[in-house]
Amino acid sequence: MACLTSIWKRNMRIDIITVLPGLLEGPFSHSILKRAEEKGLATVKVHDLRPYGIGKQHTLDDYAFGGGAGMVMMIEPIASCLEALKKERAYDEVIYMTPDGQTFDQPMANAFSLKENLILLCGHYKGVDERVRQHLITKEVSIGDFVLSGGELAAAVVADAVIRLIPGVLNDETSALTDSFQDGLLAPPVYTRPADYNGWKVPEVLLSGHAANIESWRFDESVRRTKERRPDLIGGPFSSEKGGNTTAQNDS
Ligand code: 6GU
Repeated sequence: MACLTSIWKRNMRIDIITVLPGLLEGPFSHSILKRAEEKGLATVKVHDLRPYGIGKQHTLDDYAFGGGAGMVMMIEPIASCLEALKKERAYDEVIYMTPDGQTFDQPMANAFSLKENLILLCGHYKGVDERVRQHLITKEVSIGDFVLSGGELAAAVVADAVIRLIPGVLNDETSALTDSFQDGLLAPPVYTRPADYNGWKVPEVLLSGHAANIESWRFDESVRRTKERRPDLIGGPFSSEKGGNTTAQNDS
């Protein structure tokens, strides 16, 4: 399926629902994300939740039943906004951005990049009414074990990680296949000119022109770096360190 969808020219669509649309203007008007939009490979639309608010004030939040500090985002504005979006197209996932969601990682980014239409709902205040989560959301995603003031920056992180994986968004030099994590290993060190900076030299093998040796060095460095910095990744479900034609397999 992944091969078929990449033959067709796809236009992935990400709709982000937020109470702070201004916070998301920057990330999508720059660099790779902007290029993806210009090439017609991805469209990101930011939707202000405010017009869907209740009454003259377009209220979006209210006090929590049972008391306690903090306002809760009401179900009606979110339901109306989702309903309006769903009239336009069918969505593969409606994702609620929340610190108690499933932790976002590269396999999740890969899976999302194969979808066609995604909604990212950004949480704010003390979160959304639980019934939104029970009935209107298909997935809950966090970007790590820390708390942000809202889901907006997390949504930008997810959109960036997903869009750069869409075939055609990156060129050869920026290929996503050699990213850290993509094969369960951290990326190897990289160097550029000069080959000698005040006596700090580039590893000889990289200057040798011997493609097989270079590839083997890079793999060994990836494994060494991963063992040193992220031993938890070694032998994990996405680890490619099962032992190949290199020396790395012998010292595990
Ligand atoms: Cl998705 N939202 C908020 N508010 N904080 C977070 C997060 C999301 N992921 C990590 N921290």
